[in-house]
Amino acid sequence: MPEVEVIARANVNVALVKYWGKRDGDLNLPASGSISLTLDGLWTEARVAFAPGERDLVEIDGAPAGESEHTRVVRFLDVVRERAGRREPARVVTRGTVPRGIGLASSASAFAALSLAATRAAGLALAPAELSALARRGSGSAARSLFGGFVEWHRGERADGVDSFAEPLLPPQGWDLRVVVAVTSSARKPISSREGMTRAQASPLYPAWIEGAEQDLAGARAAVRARDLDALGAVVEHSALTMHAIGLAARPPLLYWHGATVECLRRIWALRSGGVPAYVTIDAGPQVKVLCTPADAGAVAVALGAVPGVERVLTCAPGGDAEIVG
Ligand code: 2P0
Repeated sequence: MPEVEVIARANVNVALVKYWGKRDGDLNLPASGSISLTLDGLWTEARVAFAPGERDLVEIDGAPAGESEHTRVVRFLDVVRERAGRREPARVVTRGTVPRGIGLASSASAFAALSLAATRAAGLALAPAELSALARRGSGSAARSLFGGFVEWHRGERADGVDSFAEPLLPPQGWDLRVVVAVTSSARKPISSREGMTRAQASPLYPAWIEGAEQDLAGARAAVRARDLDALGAVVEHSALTMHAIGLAARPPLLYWHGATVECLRRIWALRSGGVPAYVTIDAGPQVKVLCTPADAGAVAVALGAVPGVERVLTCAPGGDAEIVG
């Protein structure tokens, strides 16, 4: 087969209702559904070609991938090769604007971009739901990063995972919000999301997470459709704080927050008591992400930037679909 090189780009997404726990760890099938917002400006680009050779070559941000990242990418390429009936090794080069491993969803954008580029380079043209289910195999949250705007990833019921894919709820131009990100640490997180989820699932509080999932999803879905920031924000904060509370009750305990994380949370709550509709979410890391209107984003960024320990503040608008760029 002729060598085809494809370049695809995908944005990160921030979970509004969190994915936290798996019903199948090999297939990355989630224990509950989740809802996210794709962000503009934080993306990964993946360049992929399959060609005769000895082994897969993987370069990330200008350097050969480390062993664990290399293995993760090769496993994903194996899934693509099996699907496409191809055997050749691949050359994969990724670059992006997302700092890796600090809780800013770099794996979501990376595996979304990789799934789009690798399937096209292998000669596959998958329907969006099929591509999303495939991206999920690389990283669960990558299933959501293929789509712009507000996105829902379905838990699914089937053991083979074909019904566990994401689909758009509302396009990015459907509701103009901002997510203001306070980076409180650029250090690699010590506990991966995968390990964090394993610990959380052994927490005595985990059953309450599963019991509340459908209600959170229904609340977020309705709030997105109604463009109701206060209703959405209430669900968003509840989902994030519950996710982190489960970790505190685990053995050994799991705490992603730093002191500045707590101070950012308090600062946003103070802004809110002053009448600014701004709501916090926190993922598997110490960074704080605040959902607010475009008009309030400047005040939110100033408030977060004034918290001791905040290294930098980024403001993101809703982002678009993953796309082929070359
Ligand atoms: C989310 N997170 O919904 C949740 C909330 C972090 C906190 O999805 O093991 O990299 O590759 O499926 O997708 C981050 O975990 O985990 C994540 P794997 P992933 O965004």
